[in-house]
Amino acid sequence: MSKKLLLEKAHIEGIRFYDVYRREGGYRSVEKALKEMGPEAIVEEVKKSGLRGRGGAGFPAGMKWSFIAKPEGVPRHLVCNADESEPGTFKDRYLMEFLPHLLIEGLIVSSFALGSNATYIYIRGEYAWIVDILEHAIEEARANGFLGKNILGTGFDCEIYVHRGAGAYICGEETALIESLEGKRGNPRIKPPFPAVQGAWLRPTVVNNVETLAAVVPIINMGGEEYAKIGVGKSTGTKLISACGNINKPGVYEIDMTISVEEFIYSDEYCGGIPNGKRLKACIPGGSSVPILPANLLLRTAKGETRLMNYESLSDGGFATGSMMGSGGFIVLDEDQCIVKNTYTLARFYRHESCGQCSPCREGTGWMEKLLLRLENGAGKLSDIDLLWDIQRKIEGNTICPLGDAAAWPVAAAIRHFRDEFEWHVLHPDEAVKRNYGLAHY
Ligand code: L3W
Ligand code: SF4
Repeated sequence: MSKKLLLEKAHIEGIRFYDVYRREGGYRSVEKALKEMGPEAIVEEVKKSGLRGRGGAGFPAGMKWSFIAKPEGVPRHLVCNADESEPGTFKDRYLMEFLPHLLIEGLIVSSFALGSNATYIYIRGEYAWIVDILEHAIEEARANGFLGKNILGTGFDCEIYVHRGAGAYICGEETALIESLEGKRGNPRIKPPFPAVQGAWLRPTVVNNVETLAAVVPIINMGGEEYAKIGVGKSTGTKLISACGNINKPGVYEIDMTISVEEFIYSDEYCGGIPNGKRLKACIPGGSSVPILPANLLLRTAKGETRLMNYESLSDGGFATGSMMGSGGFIVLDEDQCIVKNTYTLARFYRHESCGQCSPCREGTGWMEKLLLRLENGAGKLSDIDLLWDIQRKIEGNTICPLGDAAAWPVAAAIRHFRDEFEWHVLHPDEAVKRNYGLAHY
């Protein structure tokens, strides 16, 4: 059984409220960090822990923190990215809904480490009920001396503000998020400068995912070195996975990153296998942006090793044979699922969410969507498959932000691993339409 560092107490009745959370040992890390450690010592512990950003990119959190610029007299900010919008990803929602004080606790320690007196939670607009939960938790923390002026008598002041987005996926990209927080349209900025140097209101800003900031609590409580002993290689600690699709037990699971993909899908502790005895066809292991893996490459790597649920093993040295851990949105497809339809659905999403600043993304996502719709509806040509391949290649790496890559990778991986299924749609148009219960629509 995986060790639980974040969700261990999620099922305790009333844990959402301060009194119960505190009784269960909550806010100890704030006392330790503010009274016994300085900001540098906290950054050092996070570095030692090997914690990697849990939002998708997996960038080392301690390293990002150490990049924060400290110009004289300029305020710094911490921003919590709670704009969880990646299809298949719903782990931050779970964490905020059931353990809001864990996030607030992590935010106070992290704000102290980074010198942020005004910290923001940017939350997706659709999570309206969670805004109320978070605001209530913030009020409780303030009433008990953990927020506001002179926290625990240490001289440290900190306020946390919850800011609601308005339903745009692109605002989960850190620079688009910052633009939106500043009150503008959420268009990504060109990097560098990175937010750690010039972020919100051009001030040094660290943007971290919800789960990353919550993980700071166990790191401070147990120490970075102990945290780093959990997991394997550069995949330290535990990871939240939101599992969905054709599985018996969809939900949010906390895993230590040593378990195999096979165990995760088939064991009763996690997904509980595939319903109705169906065979596994494929899986998107890290949210919609990451390449799909066919069953033969999902359980074993190209070298024949057992594939594990971690950053290194899932990527397997490249996209030809691997994918990514991404945001931990684990989507399982059984033998009845149509890869062309699935790829079309994702392409439609990215076309809709493109902000339109870069031509390859703005035009390319629309072209890919139209070609996939044509193929899905049995009206495609064999040459459309090559055209799709060509378009995705011209998007990847040629855009301001990763949404372009995120739109290109699922198309590339679907053609790479399931070209025969695309060809089947061209060669058997009537059956293709029937199999998908009628025509797909815009
Ligand atoms: C200072 C440097 N900071 C890098 C920082 C940078 C950022 C982080 C990672 O995420 C992923 C993508 C999809 N000085 C720095 C530096 N940084 N070099 O490190 O940066 P980067 O550019 O590798 O990636 P990113 O733009 O942060 C993109 C995934 O996110 N994705 C979807 C995510 C959706 C969710 C969700 O809904 N919850 O997470 C879509 O693209 O997998 O790999 O902070 O500033 N020299
Ligand atoms: Fe906008 Fe797409 Fe360019 Fe990102 S890649 S900035 S979403 S047009």
